[in-house]
Amino acid sequence: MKLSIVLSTQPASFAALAYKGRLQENLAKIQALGYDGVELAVRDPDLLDRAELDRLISEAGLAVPAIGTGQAFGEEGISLTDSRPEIRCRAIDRIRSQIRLAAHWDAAVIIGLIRGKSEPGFPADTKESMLREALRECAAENRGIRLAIEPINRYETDLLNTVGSSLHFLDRLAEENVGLLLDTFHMNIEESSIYRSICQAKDRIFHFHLADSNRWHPGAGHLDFRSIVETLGEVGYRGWLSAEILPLPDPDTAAESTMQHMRSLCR
Ligand code: LER
Ligand code: MN
Repeated sequence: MKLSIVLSTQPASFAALAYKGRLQENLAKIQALGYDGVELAVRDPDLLDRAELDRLISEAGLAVPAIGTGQAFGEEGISLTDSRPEIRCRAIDRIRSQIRLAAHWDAAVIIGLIRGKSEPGFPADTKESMLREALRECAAENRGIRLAIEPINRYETDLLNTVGSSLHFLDRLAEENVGLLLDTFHMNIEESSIYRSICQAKDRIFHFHLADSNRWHPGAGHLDFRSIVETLGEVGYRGWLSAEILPLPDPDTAAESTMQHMRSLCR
């Protein structure tokens, strides 16, 4: 399994980002620490200087395993399940644009908070139908690009909190290029057993986020990453482990400590 870490391409209010902006400097640090790749958190691909970004990533010799999309919801409030059809269309267009960006690196596109949350008069099952409809349109944009739905804990959204409900959602969606992103921070809150949930999701796992129980770097909380990596190996996961962690006690220490804790487990 290869290791990556999230870098936001622009300033963002989302806290669990070790690195934000200052692309050249941060990509060089990520490469120097021994990461194989960088996961990009992108609010809107239209705001990027793509040629420059591509040049910097190539110079750093890094792969791009996934693109995070949640800032469209966090910063602009647009979601795939908004009760207003015009906002849903904007969110679908945004994901299509992210898919075109992702195609450049064969990256997965993350469906995290951009799915939205319930609103008065729009209960969870109505929202799930809206989400299925939206994801069908997104999945058709490029069948070769994987969309990864992330079960997210109840304090951030009330749509698809657990691996079980997300697998049920995927079964009803039945799109080959839509699977799951599992995040140890969310699983620690929502799952009765992280290991059983990994086994349940098995070949539907498209991407994986690492953070300890307190969302600090692995090793700073009480999760057992050795057993987590072993379980992923047992279910045949050969994808990426990507650190989505608080920049604490400071970004560089968080990134370096992740590498120290995980490197020996991933050999
Ligand atoms: C994103 O990957 C995540 O984990 C959420 O908490 C916010 O989108
Ligand atoms: Mn995550």
